[in-house]
Amino acid sequence: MRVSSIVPGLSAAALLLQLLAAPAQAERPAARPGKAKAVRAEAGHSYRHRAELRAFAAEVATRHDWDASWVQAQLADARRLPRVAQLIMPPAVGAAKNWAAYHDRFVEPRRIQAGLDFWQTHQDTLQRAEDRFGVPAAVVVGIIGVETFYGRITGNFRVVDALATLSFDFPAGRSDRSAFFRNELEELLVLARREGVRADSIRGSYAGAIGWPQFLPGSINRHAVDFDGDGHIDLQRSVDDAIGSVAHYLQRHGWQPGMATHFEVQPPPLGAPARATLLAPDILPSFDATRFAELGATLDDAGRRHDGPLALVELHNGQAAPSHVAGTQNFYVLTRYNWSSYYAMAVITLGEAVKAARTKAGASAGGS
Ligand SMILES: [Ca+2]
Repeated sequence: MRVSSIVPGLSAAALLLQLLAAPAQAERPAARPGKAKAVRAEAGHSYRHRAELRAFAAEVATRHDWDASWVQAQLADARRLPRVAQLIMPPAVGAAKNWAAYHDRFVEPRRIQAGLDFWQTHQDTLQRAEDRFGVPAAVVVGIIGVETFYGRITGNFRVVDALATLSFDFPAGRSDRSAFFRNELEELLVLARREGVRADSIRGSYAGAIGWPQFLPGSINRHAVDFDGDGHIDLQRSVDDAIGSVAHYLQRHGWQPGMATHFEVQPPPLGAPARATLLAPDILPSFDATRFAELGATLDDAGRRHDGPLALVELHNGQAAPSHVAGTQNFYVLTRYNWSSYYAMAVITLGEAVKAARTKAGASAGGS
C-alpha cells in the first residue's frame, strides 16, 4: 500500500523482507552527527514538552480548524520509542538478497493452513470483495497472510508513539523521512477524530502500519472501506473491513480483473545486452510479448498470448542463480502495496498455495 516506495519496510513482513531480501532501494547509512544528540535523549521520554510537537499540534489544529486543546490532548502522552528508531534503519550493507529464503519464510505449512482457515471462515466476504473490486480472493488471502499471518502479528506499538518518534526523532543514518511521518501523524489524528477514538488507543507496527492489512493512517483515510456496513472503518477488529480495504486499495491502484500477475520466462543469457535491456525498467512493465521474443526472452504459452506490457522481474537467490518471472500490470500493482518484487511474489505464491490446498481439501471432502 503504502508508500513503501518512500519508506521500505513498514510492517513486520516488510521488516523481514529487509532482512531477507534487502530491497534495492534501501539506502546506505550516511553519517549525520547533527541528529545524534536528540536520538540519545532519555529512553521513552514524553513529547509533552517538546517544542516541535507543540508547534506541530498548533499547525494541525489550524489546518483542520480543530480545537487546539483536542489536538494537544491526543498527543500529550506520546512517547519516544528507541526501538522504533532502531527498526526503521535499513539492513546491514552487504546483506544478500534471497528470494528462496523469503519464500520459505512466508510460504510454509503453518501459514498455508492458517490461510485455508481464513478463507473458509471469510469466504463470503472474499467473494463479495472479488465481485465488487475485481481482485481474486487468493490475492487478498496472500496479502493478509504475508502482512500479519492472518491477524496474528499486527504490531503492538502505540501508533502515536511510533509516528511521533519517526516525526521528531528520526534517526541519523538514513535519509530523513520525518516529514513523511509527520504527515502520517496528522492522518492518525484525522482517523481518530472521524472514528471517535483516542489516537493513543490505536496499535500497529513500528512504523505505524495498522491492523490485519497493515495500512498506514493516510492509506486508511484514502483507501480503506467500511465493508461490514457498521458505519466505521476498523482494520484492527473487522476482518470484513480489512478484506474490502485490501481489494479496494488494489483496484484503486490499477488492478485489472482477469489478468494474470506473471508468466514463466527464460531470460536472455547472463551477460547478453538484451538481458540488461529487459532488466533496465526493473518492475515497471515496459515490453510486450513480441519485444520479449525479439530480445531473446522465452515466454510460456500464456505469456506469448498476453496483450499488454510486461516486466522481466529478477529475484536473487543469494549465491545461487536468480529466478525470473514476466510481471504484468497486476504484478506491478501488488508492488504499490509494498515496493518490492520479492514481496509481490511472496503474496502471489502464498495465495496460490492456499488456493491449491483449498481445492485439495474440497476434493477430498467431496470424495468422502
Ligand atoms: Ca466497518
